[in-house]
Amino acid sequence: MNIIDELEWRDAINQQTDAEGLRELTNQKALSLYCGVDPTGDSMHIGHLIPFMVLKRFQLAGHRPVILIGGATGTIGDPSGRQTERSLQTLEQVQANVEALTAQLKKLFITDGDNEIRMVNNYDWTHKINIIEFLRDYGKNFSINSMLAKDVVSSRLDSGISFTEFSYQILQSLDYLHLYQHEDVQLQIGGSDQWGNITSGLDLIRRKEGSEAKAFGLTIPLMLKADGTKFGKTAGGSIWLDPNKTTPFEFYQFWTNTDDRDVVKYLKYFTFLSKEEIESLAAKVESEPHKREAQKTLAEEMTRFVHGEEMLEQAKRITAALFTGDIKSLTADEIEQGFKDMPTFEASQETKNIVEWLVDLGIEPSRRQAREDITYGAISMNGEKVSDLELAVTPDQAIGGRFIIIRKGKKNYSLVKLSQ
Ligand code: 545
Repeated sequence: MNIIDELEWRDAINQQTDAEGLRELTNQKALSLYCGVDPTGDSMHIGHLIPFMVLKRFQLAGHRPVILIGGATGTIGDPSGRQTERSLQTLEQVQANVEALTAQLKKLFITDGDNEIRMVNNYDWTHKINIIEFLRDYGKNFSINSMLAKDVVSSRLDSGISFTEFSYQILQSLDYLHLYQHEDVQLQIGGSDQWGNITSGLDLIRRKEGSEAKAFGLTIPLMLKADGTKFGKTAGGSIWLDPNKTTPFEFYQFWTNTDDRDVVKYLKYFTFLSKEEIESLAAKVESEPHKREAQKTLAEEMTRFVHGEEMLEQAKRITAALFTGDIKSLTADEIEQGFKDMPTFEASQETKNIVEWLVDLGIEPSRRQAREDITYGAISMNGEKVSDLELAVTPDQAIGGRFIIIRKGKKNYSLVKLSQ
């Protein structure tokens, strides 16, 4: 299947500058294409990932992706999709973010054996341009009238926009021209918020290289959820790719919780599964939705892609242990992930009687209640029922010397950390 046909089937195209022209070109040659990201933060979330997955699809179809890190544009900040002026980041902050994002993207897209993805930083060519050159060689090709007409700018005319943010589209246009001239790039892709910047770059290429220049733009729709809430956010915030911000277990859980009405859409949009595989999962959403096989497959594919096989196995082990209550099988690291959001208590290393211990920590309100719960078999410790009112709690019972998990009733988990 041609890559454009495939993207259409996956509902991954919002707008294109020349659909027929691009389809033809992708059939003729291995095309170079790019997508950029600005270092405005130190990690991407799953919303930012979308166009990079499309880049990867182009690569799998034999094309040649370039990832651009906006070391220059990141010092300015894209006004697209924002209603208020940004505050500038320090140059040190931008540099730290460049490093973090470069590492994140390399890990995802430059895997052993397919070193084909090129990475560039627009600081390398942008910082050399001086103000006179900027105004004479480039500024002359931009009409203020059409810059003002872009959504990004026109929507800010009431609330205000600085000259700095207003000029952002010129910088992104210079990138496309540079990559067209030096890296043979003929297509820029991005989320639908990038349409104005992408078409502005195409205008510049045509003015500099002639109206016949073969260059294209394609945007990808922003993901919407069936229930109307914003995609990629939970009560706890965004779903980050950085495992220190969103643990692989939380990441896995996020996809597992996908609504039946959204899951096929996500499988098409996010995974590299084939049309046949997705169609067979879609049939199962209809015939046996309670098994949630489509959700499980989605969660597995995404967790493996972002965090690797080992972290996926860990996420699955934590999920299974929480389901069956077999906590003992988990490592300290897995407990830390799986119980991150549960009530947490801190205990000393001192050996204590179980009843005292539960009351002192505040897990039980009174000794009487503690004794009653133990007698009725409602308390378990690291997955094993406690029946002995005289049990001594000692540090060597802690998993990895650090954690004791108490379960009260069926689902009430508490995490007790031993002070180290
Ligand atoms: C800069 C120079 C170029 C080409 C592109 C750029 C970046 C672009 C932009 N993109 C967004 C972005 O978000 C910050 C991420 C923080 C880690 O601002 N002007 O950098 C997002 N992008 C991915 C998608 C997007 C877009 O990285 O395109 O639409 C989100 O889905 O908002 O020469």
